[in-house]
Amino acid sequence: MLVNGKWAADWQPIQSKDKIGRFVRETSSFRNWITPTGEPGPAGEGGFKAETGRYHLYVALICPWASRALMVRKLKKLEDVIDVTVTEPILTDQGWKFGDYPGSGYDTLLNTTYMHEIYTKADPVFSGRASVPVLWDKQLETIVNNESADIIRMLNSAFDAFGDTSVDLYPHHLRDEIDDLNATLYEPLNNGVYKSGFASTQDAYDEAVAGVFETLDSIETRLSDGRDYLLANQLTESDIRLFVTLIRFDAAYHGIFKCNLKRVIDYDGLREYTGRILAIPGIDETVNIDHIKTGYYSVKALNPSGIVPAGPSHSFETRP
Ligand SMILES: N[C@@H](CCC(=O)N[C@@H](CS)C(=O)NCC(=O)O)C(=O)O
Repeated sequence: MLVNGKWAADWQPIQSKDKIGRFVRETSSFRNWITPTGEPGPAGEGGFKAETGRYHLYVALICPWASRALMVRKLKKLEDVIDVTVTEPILTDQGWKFGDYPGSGYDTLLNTTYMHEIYTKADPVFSGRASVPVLWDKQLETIVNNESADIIRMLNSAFDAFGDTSVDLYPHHLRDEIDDLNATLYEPLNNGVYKSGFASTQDAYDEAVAGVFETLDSIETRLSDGRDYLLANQLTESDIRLFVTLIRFDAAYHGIFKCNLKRVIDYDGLREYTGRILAIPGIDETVNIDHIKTGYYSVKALNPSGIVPAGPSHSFETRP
């Protein structure tokens, strides 16, 4: 991580832990919002007007948080409005790196080698983790926002002058339900798989893995009435947030994070649901199982040999 703008040599992929060994995620630091007019959004400074070609998204395809931003960019048809650079999947001792690993790229915009250099371009004395996703403003030469929960909301609503207005993943009449659902998914499941994988005591692991499977079981029950998406037949932000965890589950979390009571493909409803979202045009392009496996299995603290297992590939039924 960066400490006062300098890369700290004792960098650890495991973030903080609490007294009983629970994984504790760092909060994001750049929280400005792009808005249609450049007015300030719910947090941070104003001055970030939605414009085509002005913003750049940095992602890692292993990362569920970055992938949700990529999914919304696809669904809102913003590919020509916001360009993207993908890091290599292997977490180096200097964090995310750009390069020529298949499916990755060089940072031709800012000519950096490591993600942390982008953070110090935005703030020369930045302290914190150099995480993805990062939404970069080419005009003000700074990071707009590095919190995917914010990024997906602004991609959904700020760029309607350029993107597909028929897609609204956070419609007014469903906002409370979406917020509630997001909260029930985030701690025990989206973050719960990390809490399971990075637990440093048996108690912390037992607690986390129980939360993961209670949540998967309850979603399976919810889907058992034949609905297509979490909120009946409308795809929403909550589906995006759930999908990024489900699509990584069998390939990575089941093994390296020890979330192994069941696989997603062992649940009929969840398997079909995951396949249904994967079949939405454009979504498959945001999923790279090689990056996911190579990335998670490169976390040395969890897998010192770095060996990537042979299976599985994703084998969800894809039907609309
Ligand atoms: N709150 C952030 C979390 C992002 C995050 O944790 N990204 C991970 C990859 S999945 C990362 O970049 N980790 C690098 C590090 O922690 O040093 C978000 O949702 O945008």
